[in-house]
Amino acid sequence: MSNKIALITGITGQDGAYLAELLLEKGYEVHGIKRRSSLFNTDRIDHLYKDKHQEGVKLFLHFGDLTDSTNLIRLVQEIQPDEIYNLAAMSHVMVSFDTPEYTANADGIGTLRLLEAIRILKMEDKVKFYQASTSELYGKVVETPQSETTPFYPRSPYAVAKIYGFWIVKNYREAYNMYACNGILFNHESPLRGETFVTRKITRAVAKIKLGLQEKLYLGNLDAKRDWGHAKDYVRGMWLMLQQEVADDYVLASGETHPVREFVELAFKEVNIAINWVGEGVNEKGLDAATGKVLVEVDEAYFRPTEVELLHGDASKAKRELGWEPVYTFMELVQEMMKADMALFKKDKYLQDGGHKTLNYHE
Ligand code: NDP
Ligand code: GDR
Repeated sequence: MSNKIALITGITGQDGAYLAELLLEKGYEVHGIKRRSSLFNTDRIDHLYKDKHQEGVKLFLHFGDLTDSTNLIRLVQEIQPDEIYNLAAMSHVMVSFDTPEYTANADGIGTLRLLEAIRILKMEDKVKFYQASTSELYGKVVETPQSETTPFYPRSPYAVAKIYGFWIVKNYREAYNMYACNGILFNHESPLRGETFVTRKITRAVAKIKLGLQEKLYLGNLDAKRDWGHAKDYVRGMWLMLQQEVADDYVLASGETHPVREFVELAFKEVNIAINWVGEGVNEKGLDAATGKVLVEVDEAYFRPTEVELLHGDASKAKRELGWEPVYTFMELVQEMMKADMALFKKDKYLQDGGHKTLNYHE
């Protein structure tokens, strides 16, 4: 068992939750930064959390924000981490077009703030740093499959902010000899995925449609192709990157690419609904093959000003140097997400049928 101390920014997010679980299993003392929110925002990690008055507490949460330098410096000083995983970010590509300045501040300068905290505290030789870089850096297709040597061409304020993060990590590694890595991670999903990312939006909607809680699913670009993996596999890769002799940057990807349309079909298939596609572009519709009812429609509101059409990763370097292999298949990912959302909305339906307010009161 390890006796290391880790600090995770973004611990309340999808990856933060899986990574915290993994590190606790390995014996780490885990500290996480959470933002103050008007509602509880620790749902994903509540099962890991013990009250500080209990015995053997290994998970500690601290209020903080990547836009607040003094807070970050103080936390790094108090916690004295061996490893920092910088997962916090405004992570929604479409939302970054609405909040570009905030996204640059949190995702770009936020990364710099953490690196500077390490430098100001003279902890360069003690701390290993992981940066959540992204396949969005590739953006417009220059070549496929995309690897560590593929040139970047970002296509959103999110990707532009993350490109700053990528290069500042590399620069601090070279300038100050810090152990700092970029994980260039392709899309990874799970039942814990945020509700507005396309995979979770689909599995939630399909479950609700099956249970009679929703009529239709509205989506944007059905042709976009993504290299989807399971978040559990990807957080293991993050940890591996910080266990090497020398810091480097690595792509993590499944090596397969699938269009959004296929994800929709497979999700419906899990609840025994076959989809027939009719029409094209904005007029394309997905019909229940058995009844002819329209279940999927395109809504232009979900089209992005600039789109990333195709992501297809090559993780050979991570496989070769880290011994990383994804365990989950694409089909298993869809099945696990559908199973979880069916269970979730069965509870909702039960409440609704009993005349109660549903769990998803905010929708
Ligand atoms: P999520 O959106 O699920 O989680 C993001 C986390 O960051 C949340 O804990 C959120 O807090 C926190 N956060 C947001 N803004 C701030 C801020 N200003 N200060 C402190 N915390 C903040 O993302 P994922 O878990 O999916 O992704 C983790 C990281 O990996 C992100 O940096 C993302 O950009 C990157 N990434 C993700 C990929 C994926 O496919 N999932 C692929 C490649 C990269 P709160 O809960 O309060 O909102
Ligand atoms: P992405 O994920 O932008 O790849 O970023 P998202 O699931 O949002 O979109 C994937 C693709 O699906 C298309 N799409 C839709 N997307 C959403 N969200 N909603 C829709 O209704 C819809 N219809 C079609 C999108 O246009 C896009 O092409 C994710 C995030 O986790 C980033 O933080 C991370 O860096 C990258 O993955 C790798």
